[in-house]
Amino acid sequence: MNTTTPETNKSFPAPAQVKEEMLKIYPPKTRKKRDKQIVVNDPAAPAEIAANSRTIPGIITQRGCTYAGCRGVVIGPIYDIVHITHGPVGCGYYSWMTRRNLARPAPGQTNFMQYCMTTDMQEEDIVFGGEKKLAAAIREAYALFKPKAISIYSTCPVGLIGDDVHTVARKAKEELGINVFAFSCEGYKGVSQSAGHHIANNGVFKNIVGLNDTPDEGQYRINILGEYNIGGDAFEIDALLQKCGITVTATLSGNVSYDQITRCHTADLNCVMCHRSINYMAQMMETKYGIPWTKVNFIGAESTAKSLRKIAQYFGDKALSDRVEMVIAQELAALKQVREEVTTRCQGKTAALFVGGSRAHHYQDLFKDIGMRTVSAGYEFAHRDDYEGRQVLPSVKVDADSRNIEEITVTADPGRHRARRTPEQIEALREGGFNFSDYEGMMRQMDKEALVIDDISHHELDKLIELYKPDVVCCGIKEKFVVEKMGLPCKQLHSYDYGGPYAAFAGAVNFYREIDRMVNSRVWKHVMPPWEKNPQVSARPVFVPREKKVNGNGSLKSYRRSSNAPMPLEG
Ligand code: CFM
Repeated sequence: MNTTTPETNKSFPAPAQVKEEMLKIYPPKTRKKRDKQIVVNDPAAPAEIAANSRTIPGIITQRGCTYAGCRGVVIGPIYDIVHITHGPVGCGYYSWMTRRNLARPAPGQTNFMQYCMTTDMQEEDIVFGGEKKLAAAIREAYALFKPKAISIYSTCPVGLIGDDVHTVARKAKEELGINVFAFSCEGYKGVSQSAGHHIANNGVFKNIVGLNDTPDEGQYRINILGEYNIGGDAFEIDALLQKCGITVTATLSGNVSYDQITRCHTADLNCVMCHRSINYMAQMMETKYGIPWTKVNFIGAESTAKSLRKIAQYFGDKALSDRVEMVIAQELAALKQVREEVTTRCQGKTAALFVGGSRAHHYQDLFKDIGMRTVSAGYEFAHRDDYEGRQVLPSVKVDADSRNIEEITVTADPGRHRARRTPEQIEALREGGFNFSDYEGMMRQMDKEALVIDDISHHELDKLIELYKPDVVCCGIKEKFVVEKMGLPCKQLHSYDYGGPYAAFAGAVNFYREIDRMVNSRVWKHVMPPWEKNPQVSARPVFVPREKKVNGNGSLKSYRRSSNAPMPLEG
């Protein structure tokens, strides 16, 4: 059975049928689990979707680890902290500048992001313990860089052997007189990087937020939470807010200094971009300091305008609202021509998005700006509230994997908790449609019958492409080249394929142009994937030992290539 949608005039298989095609090769137990993670959407009443559960071993997932979520995602972008990975060198090396979180420190400020520091644990350290090596690494880093703070991240073996990184950090703090703190963010700690976000939020809240009570001078002071300045997005958002006369005390964590975070509890509103990675921080800051939070989205021109209006509504000041309206009018006028032109070529085309924990939702708005439709989307590691909305939180079952992560008890700070709005103002804002402390999730904003897939597997993505043939697929580097070999353009939405920024109005124009080029290029029709010509893909090793010349110390002396020929793709 096929359904045709009037907007696209394109015929799609029924989503239930696509789901069945995806599931039918799985063994019964796997099928049962995946069945709950694939849902045909009804925006009026989103069905329950299983999320934040373990990936079945053997399935190719897009997910990352807890260490990546903590060190890489949430804290790594703080540019003047020295970040030390305690673990084998691979974990440190792999987290070194692989995420495009950019920084533009003010003159005189330091930027350590280009460095990769690790304790480089060896077998000996695993056997005898790595605490001494860690303490020495902290001293060495301090002697070299004299930073304001040093942050330590535990990798899997550190947790397995039981190094007490927190005591090492406490002693170093006393010895050096600077802020030193550690994270028990071992890769295995949770089912994905999402656990690392939570651990990072707890640590930043306990160790950095609230250390300096000096507020910024601006009249309208906000923080942006969950914006990591990938490809310069935070630069765009900052510039836009500045035009409106709004002061950003801190962006957690993008283009941000340690000092800014120490003062961020002095702001009057927290605007949450990526709900998944930072909702814990928003909640904790509200409880302790009385800062309300609201969900925003600066991805897409319409969404950006809506978010700006929301901030103005919160402050309830006519001068600010007028200025915001003026900026919106100017910015929309500036992008009108490009948007209309691109829309003529993109209208009715389709996209599928499988990214992280918030972009699969946010970027649907950018596609909507140019008349494109999202036929299927899903997160890698988000939770049910990111799909169905925060109202499901009381019914989310806390399993053993989530219980593994510390929940810190936060109470109102007697001296520093300050109500930012009177109860009457809050009531009036609510009546005016302002949503405090809420996220309605992805599903309510998606089309009816769109297919929502959590933690999509390689096989399911293959099937999806085969059956839906979307005009563009948005995902990550692990999938990118498979998608392109199948003859479809793939836009990487993690690192932006070295492009961007895509946030705010100027970023939206970049995205329109790029998607236009991708979906309207004819080159994809000429792609002949290797498995079409020859279904059997085989490979042979390129490097083999020539002769085992063994040194005195027992190591192999030399290798040579078996031949100079490149590795054959087809057998
Ligand atoms: Fe939030 Fe992110 Fe995302 Fe994320 Fe990420 Fe990222 Fe992402 Mo890659 S914090 S959940 S853990 S918006 S690194 S900047 S792109 S998976 S969708």
